[in-house]
Amino acid sequence: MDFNIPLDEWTANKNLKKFIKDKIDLCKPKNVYLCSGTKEEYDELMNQMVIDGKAIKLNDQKRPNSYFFKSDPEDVARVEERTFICSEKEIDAGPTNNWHNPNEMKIKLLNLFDGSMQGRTMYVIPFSMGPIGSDKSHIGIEITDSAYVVCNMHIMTRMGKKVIDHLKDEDFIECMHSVGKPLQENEKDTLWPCDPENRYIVHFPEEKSIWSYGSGYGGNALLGKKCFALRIASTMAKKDGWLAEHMLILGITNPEGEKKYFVAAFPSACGKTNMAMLNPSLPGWKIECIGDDIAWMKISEDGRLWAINPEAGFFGVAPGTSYDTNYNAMKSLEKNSIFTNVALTQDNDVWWEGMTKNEPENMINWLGKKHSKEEKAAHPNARFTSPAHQCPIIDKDFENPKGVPISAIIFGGRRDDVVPLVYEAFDWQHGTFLGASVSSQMTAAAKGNIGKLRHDPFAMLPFCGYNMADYFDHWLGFDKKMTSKNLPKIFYVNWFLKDENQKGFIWPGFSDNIRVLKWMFERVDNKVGFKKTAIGNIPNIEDLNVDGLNLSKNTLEKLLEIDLDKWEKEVLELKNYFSIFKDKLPEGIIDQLNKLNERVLKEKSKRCEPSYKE
Ligand code: TSX
Ligand code: MN
Repeated sequence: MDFNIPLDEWTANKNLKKFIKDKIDLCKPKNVYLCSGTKEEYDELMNQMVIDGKAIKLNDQKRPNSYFFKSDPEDVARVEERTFICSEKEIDAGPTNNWHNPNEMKIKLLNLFDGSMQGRTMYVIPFSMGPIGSDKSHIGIEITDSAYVVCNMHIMTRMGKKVIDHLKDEDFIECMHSVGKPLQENEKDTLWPCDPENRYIVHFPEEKSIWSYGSGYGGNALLGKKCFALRIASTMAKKDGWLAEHMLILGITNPEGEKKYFVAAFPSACGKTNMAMLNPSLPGWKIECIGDDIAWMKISEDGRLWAINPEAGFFGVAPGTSYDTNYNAMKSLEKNSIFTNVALTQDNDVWWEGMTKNEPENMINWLGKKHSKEEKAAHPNARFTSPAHQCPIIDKDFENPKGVPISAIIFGGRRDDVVPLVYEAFDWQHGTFLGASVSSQMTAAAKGNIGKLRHDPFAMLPFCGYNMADYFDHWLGFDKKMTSKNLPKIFYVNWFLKDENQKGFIWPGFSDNIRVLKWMFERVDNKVGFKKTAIGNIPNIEDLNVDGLNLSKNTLEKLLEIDLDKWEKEVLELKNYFSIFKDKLPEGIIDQLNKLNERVLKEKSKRCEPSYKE
């Protein structure tokens, strides 16, 4: 077998050498490339993909060192229906995951991977999720036959020789990936090889391995992200008493220079990346970004919860991103970035819906055809891959192996009614219930279900590697590991309320969300008041800074309204949803649901009592 450097020179780790040799025997590649992680390696791989026609180098004046890829039109997003959790027992995958018998699945995968890399290079990528050497970091080895994956991993993770040097005899997570398109002798490669009919994204939580076949796209192929840092890590976290969460991490500094860190979990299409890089509208307030997608949190010796971002880059949805909606993301992707399924302008730059008010003329759309106004220029799930350190507001502790101490946890969803702008949980148990209750109205036009409610507990529905009911239990018990003074406060937000006629949004959102963050910040220090309601604590109207917003009193009341009739229905909706967990649903969740119901009914009865004043 032809190696770029001798295996023994690259690593002395016996397990790693065995892993590589076994996979060579299985996948039968043409040659093997052991990644160094250097810039030269990145440039060489990109150059070759440009020569092969798989990538286009963008205009170096406009977008230095950046590349455009278009995928196979069948391979444009994560495939949840092809994603499996192969725990030994079906009950350990739970009702929200696809389970498959691990032995049967292994046989199926071994068949698929047998010879799957014929005629191709097998790349070996050592990567660290989290700063190298942090006690919160974990190492993975991804074997892949896609150079696109290698280049994306260069941006999204700390990878290469430095990880090997650190690995020594440590354990690593085995990540197997193949696009599933072996090449026969003299067969010409396609521009985006994949096998859409046979996609499998498979997790073996007990042996902590990942096998991904048939897709080259994002979350299906960059295995450090959703597969490892969420699905496998969540099972590790449950076992070892920490949290692996689908959360952004931000730093917030008030005008007095006091700083706190918050994490936040939102379902898709709620603007998580925008929130992570918020450009605040209130003078003197500052937001800094630690991460936009994943938080790993552990309790330190000081008894506080500390978070790291296991990733090193952003893999963000491009459409809707503009200098207006997310200035800092736009700055992050000005150079050294990879763009997938965006549109190409006539001067070889990128464009997507929502980037500018007016469309540039003469674009090539994401399918490689001349763009016409009737169609989308970029695919709605088009992505940018950009280094986190290019974000103008990246936090100084982004690389800190200790992480940052967390003061508040925010949940949220997109609801045009019922859920107020912001409320605070009474305590940790109630806060856990809020996380379990996360739901969002759908915006995807695809299946004619616009506006339908989708429950997405903790925004982890597609990312929890074990039974979601056990996950609730893990959260419910987490407060016992910390002293109460160290427990983060928990909040729920909704930026998406609409007016009576369901026409416009009544909260300006974006930069003005700092006003809500300010209230939370001051709640953490108990420096501002609240009003107790049936569902939680809301701001007193005078405690929310709305200076210069031009909101009517009526609108402000609507933003903080708790409609008890609607909440009575909400309780039923939640009860109905939680029934999928059957007898696995923890007492703590049932208890919180009952208490919510009682509080709502009690408030209602107060309202109905005849008034004897006059
Ligand atoms: O990301 C969003 N955030 C969070 C920002 C920090 N979006 C975009 C969601 C899709 C990814 C929002 N959209 C937010 C928001 O707070 N709010 C809204 C709704 C909205 C849309 C447009 C306007 C106001 C609110 N602007 C005007 O009406 C001018
Ligand atoms: Mn995500």
